[in-house]
Amino acid sequence: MDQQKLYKKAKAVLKKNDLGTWTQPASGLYPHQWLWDSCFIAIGLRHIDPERAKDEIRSILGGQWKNGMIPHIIFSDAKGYHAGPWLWNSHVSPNAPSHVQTTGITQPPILGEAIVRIGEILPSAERIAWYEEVFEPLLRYHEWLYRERDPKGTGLVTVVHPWETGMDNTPPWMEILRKKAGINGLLLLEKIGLGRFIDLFRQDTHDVPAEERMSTHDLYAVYKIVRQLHQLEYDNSKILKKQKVLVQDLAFNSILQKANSHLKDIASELDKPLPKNLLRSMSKVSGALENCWDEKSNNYYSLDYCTGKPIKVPSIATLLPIYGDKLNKEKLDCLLEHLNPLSDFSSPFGIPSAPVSSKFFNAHRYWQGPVWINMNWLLIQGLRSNGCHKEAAELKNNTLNLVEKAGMYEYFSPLDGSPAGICDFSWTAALVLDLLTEDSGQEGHAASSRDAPNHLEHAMI
Ligand code: 2M8
Repeated sequence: MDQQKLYKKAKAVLKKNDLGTWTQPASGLYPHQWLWDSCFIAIGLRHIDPERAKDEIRSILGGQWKNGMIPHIIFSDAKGYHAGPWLWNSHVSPNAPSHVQTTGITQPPILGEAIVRIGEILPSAERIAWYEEVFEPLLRYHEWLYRERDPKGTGLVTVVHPWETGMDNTPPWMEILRKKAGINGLLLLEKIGLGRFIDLFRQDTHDVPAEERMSTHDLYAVYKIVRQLHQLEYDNSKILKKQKVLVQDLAFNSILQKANSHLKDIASELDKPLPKNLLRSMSKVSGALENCWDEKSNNYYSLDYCTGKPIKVPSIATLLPIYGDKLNKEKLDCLLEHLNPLSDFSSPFGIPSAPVSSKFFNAHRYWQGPVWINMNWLLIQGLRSNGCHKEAAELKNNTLNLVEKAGMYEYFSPLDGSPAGICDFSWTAALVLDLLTEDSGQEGHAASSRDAPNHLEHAMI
């Protein structure tokens, strides 16, 4: 593999999408700032320019709501996004900021990971200053998550919109969405092959073919939930009482579990105590995630908040507890079996977002099958921290080979590695950059980007 060439390409994509103090995921389709995209982007950017990586995070924090929520999108002035500010009208909430327009929901809380990854490459005094700067807003975000999304203290926060998972049309969510918020007329039109006419009204299919995005029915059901959240003024006490589509989402809570441990590390490095209520919530997470384990199928599942029952529809989420924490050997072995050749999640290109055997599986359709680089990256980290270094190295190799051959696309077929979605996608570039940089042996060292790995040095200039 020509690592230097790949590095240069990744860097060029980040440059192309750089809008000064924040980065758009891709021009055209995604012209605003997304929460978890920017976190992944900062993880890559730290190797090129740590100050710029900090700006990416500062910009996200600039959209924080008065109650502590960090919104999933901060809108720029760009027009043409299919779910722009007009859909959200988030100012109906007294908590929305007045200086920027944002959505009224959040996204996977990967923020702690990004903050620590930036801290990791800074000299100690700079790291402390960085942590001092971001500690309060990060703490307020975690407090908001547990206070407003887990008021009963179960240890699992509730996710109120599929966009909060970042895996928009992931099978478990579409299963309950179709049952509880389906738009029957549209479903019928799609079944009799007339869905293509409605596709004509979609803005998100201008840059990417409709068959690589959500189905029209699912998209309109997702818009419908936004309308309902708006009617409830994005007030979580009302939402948890009145909404029907509410999920204690496995992927979201696994990511939060890891972010909790990052928050604890930051607090301890700053020698600051965490509030007792928050510590109590955090202490329940491991046990609560174990309640998501299904003995029969040896899988973790999300729970339907309204019924307390597991949503037994497999997706890549079942593997994310590997990222969340160290698992006991028995469970880890069960999950690793999914990655064995011939099993459901096995692919030479990474981990499919839905297993090949799923009734939802479609190699090119968004979060219903394709391989995503951020998922590969999370699982590489999780496999390492669970001591599975061989599996992590293999997944990393597959990831880099895939992007080298197919390009900096948004997602890829797990069957043949063909690219799909938008090209020049920022988090693909950023995470490739991260994986390449650690390859050079610089990983985890308190070195600045100026100590660039030798063989990548030219690409960084
Ligand atoms: C996709 O989601 C947005 C809505 O948030 C969309 O389809 O318009 C998802 O892949 C999400 O995870 C990602 O953050 C966003 C921007 O890349 O695009």
